Amino acid sequence: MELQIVQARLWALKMPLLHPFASSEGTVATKDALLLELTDQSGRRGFGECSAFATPFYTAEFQAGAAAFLQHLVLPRVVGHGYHHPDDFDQQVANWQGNQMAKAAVNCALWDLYAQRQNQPLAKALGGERAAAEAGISLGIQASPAALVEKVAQAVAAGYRRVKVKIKPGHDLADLRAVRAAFPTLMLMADANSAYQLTDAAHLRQLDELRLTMLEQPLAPGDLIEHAALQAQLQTPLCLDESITTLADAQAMVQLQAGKVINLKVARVGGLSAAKQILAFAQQAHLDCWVGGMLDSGVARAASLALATLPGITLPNDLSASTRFYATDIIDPPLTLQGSQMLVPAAAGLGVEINWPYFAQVATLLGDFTM
Ligand code: OSB
Ligand code: MG
Repeated sequence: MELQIVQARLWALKMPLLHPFASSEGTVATKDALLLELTDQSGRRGFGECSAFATPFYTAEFQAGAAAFLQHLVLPRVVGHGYHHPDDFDQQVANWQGNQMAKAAVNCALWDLYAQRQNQPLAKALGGERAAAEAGISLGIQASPAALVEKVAQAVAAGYRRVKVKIKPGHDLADLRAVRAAFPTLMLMADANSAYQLTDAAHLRQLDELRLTMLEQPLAPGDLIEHAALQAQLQTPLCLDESITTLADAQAMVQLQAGKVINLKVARVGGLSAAKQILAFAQQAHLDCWVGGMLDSGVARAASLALATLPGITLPNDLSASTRFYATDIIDPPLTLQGSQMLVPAAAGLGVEINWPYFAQVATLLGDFTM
């Protein structure tokens, strides 16, 4: 039977990070997000997170804009609507451009409900085959190479076997060389969040000596042609993050040879349905693929973890324990590291419970839609 949405509740979340997180695009000290709860006709509740930050520093979406899009346009059409499959929602809003992170919240909440109704973990419902996903940690820009090496040492001691380091001009070669000297065999990569230009190619070529697993998003999101020109000059594989918001972007990336790896984020591509499609394409095009993060709360983290169990995920993910960023998570129990892996929850749907007492401290109700 199709699932019918009878209620939608939307909250704004403000979660304090344990430490400010610095990238070339700016520093985040508090994670702003939206949490969406959809209730079906049987009273089951599904959850989806909208990862848009308070300001549009990462992509064009931002929290208040996403909230307006959901409240004014999307949720009034979702409540009272029936869905045979979460993909149906993507069809329903296909004529509305962009707004991937807002759309992702609805698509993910529908997947949570869909899997619960089949009494399956979300990972299984998506077609996942692994019981665990390879973890990885993303480290923000630090004050000095020595401070960065110390952070990497802590991460390695905690179990992480793949470490990503944020870089920008002035915080790149010396930092990465120090890490490589201290950890000669570590799976190490760098993420520039668009901080460079094609004219920096000779500078970036010096990274080749460091045997990085990849260099993520060196150039601007729209610069696929420039990424192709840069890739032709580098041995280090390029990974695209901000550049890939649709399947068409991934197709253009392959056509232009703009890189060899995709950082697949549920939020950035508009949800799990779109992520599955891009992953299937990437697999067939022989691109490496791994699941990225948005300083996520446990709700988005659990959805990303489910995605990371799919065939086609070929490299460790930006999937870290709840305690990587937060003293307390909005889910209970929090997600933890088992060795170098994250175990997939066994319960149906997302498989995690909301920690409502803590949730009440960090959430503000924005809207409550009923039939
Ligand atoms: O570029 O992948 C990114 C966090 C916020 C915005 C963009 C990015 C990131 C990260 C953190 O690298 C990944 C994570 O949540 O573990
Ligand atoms: Mg990135």
